[in-house]
Amino acid sequence: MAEAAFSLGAATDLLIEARESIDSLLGDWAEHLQQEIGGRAGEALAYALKTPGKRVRAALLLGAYRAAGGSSPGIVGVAASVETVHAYSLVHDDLPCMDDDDLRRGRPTAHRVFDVPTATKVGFMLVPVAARLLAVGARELGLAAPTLGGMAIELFQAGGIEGMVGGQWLDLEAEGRSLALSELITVHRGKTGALIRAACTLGGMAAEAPPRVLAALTAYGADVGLAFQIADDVLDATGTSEELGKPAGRDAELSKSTYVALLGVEGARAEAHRLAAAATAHLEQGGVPSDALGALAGYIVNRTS
Ligand code: GRG
Repeated sequence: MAEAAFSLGAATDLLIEARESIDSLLGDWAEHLQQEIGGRAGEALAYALKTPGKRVRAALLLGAYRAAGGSSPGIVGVAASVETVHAYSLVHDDLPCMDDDDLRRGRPTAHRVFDVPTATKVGFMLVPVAARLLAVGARELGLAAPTLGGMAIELFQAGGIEGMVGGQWLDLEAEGRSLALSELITVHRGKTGALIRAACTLGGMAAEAPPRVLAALTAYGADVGLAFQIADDVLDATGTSEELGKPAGRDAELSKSTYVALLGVEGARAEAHRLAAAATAHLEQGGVPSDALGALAGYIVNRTS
């Protein structure tokens, strides 16, 4: 398989920065919200908000923001809002009515630590938290109301029936059925790709990038978002639960259609690498600096967790 020679250095730097800044901001919000809400629901919300992820969506947003010329540290609030939508989706994805998983990010899932009604409530409560983080972040960046409005539409449309919710819905309906590749692409672009694409677009919007740059970032995000889910399919089939921090082999157990089921492990890997290269080419064609984002695309398809 031909693999592009990615330098992972710039990706590692961005991922470390994203992890540190997001963990710190969400940790503060978790403590504050726990006091505001109180009781078991407050405790459970803080648990969900503080479980540490790789922060790939935040790293992509920071990378896109800087590639579009942004330089304010205030961008971390916007990145945290995307990570919060993602956190809600993980809490709900793990529920018995969806994937029914016991382990997430190396820890017991929210409904196992608390209970199903509390975890269900927590997932819903995280959505307005994400909206608040977006608004506070945009204010810190000094963005005008119409820009914030556009960013809210971008984030919540990507998280809704046109994107993440719609993709997850199709995915659940397709359990036990073998999808054609075109149907699987629709599922993957929705359930996983839409939020990743939005993270890249939001970075550009926060930097008030011109339409040509925004279009390149969005095209990059769309390809890298699909590549991310294909890599996830490969890891589910080849990784261990310890490496992944979540149960491995669940796709086969749940009879899910995946790239691995359709193309085999090597075929799926090759497609993920093709998409990562195509994503980076969109930036180059749009005249957008591609060092850090190109490295992140490489990380996304070479990662082991
Ligand atoms: C009501 C139908 C309906 C849906 C609600 C639950 C839900 C919305 C959507 C599920 C979306 C989802 C969980 C997609 C999978 C995305 C994915 C590959 C997650 C893993 O991402 P990583 O590896 O995780 O970035 P970390 O833990 O590192 O953040």
